[in-house]
Amino acid sequence: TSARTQWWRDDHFGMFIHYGAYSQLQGTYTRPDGSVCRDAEWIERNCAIPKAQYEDIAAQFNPASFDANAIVKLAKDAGQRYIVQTAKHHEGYAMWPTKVNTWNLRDHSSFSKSRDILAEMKAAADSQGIKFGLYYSIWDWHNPNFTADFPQYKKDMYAQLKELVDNYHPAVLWFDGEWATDNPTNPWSTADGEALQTYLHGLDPNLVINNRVDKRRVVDGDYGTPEQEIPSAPVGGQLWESCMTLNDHWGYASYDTNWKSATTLTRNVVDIASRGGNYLLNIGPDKTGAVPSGAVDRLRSMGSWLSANGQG
Ligand code: FUL
Repeated sequence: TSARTQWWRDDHFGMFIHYGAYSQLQGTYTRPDGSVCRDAEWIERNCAIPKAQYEDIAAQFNPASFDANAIVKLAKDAGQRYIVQTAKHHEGYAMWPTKVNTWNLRDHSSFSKSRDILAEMKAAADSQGIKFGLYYSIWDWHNPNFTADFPQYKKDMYAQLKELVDNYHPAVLWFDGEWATDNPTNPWSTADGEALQTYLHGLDPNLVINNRVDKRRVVDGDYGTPEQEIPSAPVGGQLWESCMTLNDHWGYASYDTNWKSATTLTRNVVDIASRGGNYLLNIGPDKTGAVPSGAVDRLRSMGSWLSANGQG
């Protein structure tokens, strides 16, 4: 594992990107009766949006302004050295043209049929010399097999992950949702986590994988994933990466202006790196694909400080 994770241990600072069908709502769902419910990437579940209605919302999704080269350049300007983007969040919507089902950005959107934003990100990352990784949620609210036929769901998941590895060559696979609560008869088991890691390393032995591929034990995956916190000590001697929002949401929420200050963020990255951790700092583009200016400004400030102090 140590050779596999060498680049990751050296890089210390990455960009997380939460982008999915939920972004179309920009944080606000107005019910048929006119009442309003707010959330971001959890909006479908937490606002109890009926499935058919959520599908209608996704059908309008058109991230025409998504600019991979600009996002990769922003990461580089910030001093970030790798990117992890959501390929599929809990809503189950694939951000690439998967062949496994039609619940994806190619087949179920108003987006150009000739564009593939994950391919654009991979190409931009390669040309600007930065690593590109993908987030994949084991929990899936859309695929009926998740609750009805879990062995078939696992086949669907393996097929999607093979598409991702073969077509986008991710440097990292960042799993999540292994703690899914709505499938008590088929919980994600340690055997499932081990089998998945073996499968993935068979596809690409260099893949760096986070601990949520399994049960977040010290032995699971390549590194621990404290969320919205900086642990005071290394997590059980394991490599670790703190993931954190710039404001209060992972996905875009138009009203969320509770941005952390550039001073706090810069202190965080230095503090984390000084104790051997990585910092994965999130942006949530809006429904058109634009990155909010509050995020851009802070990332640029961090990058200026880091490069002025020889860390860029
Ligand atoms: C959590 C998810 O439920 C959140 O939506 C977000 O993706 C965060 C990084 O991980 O477990």
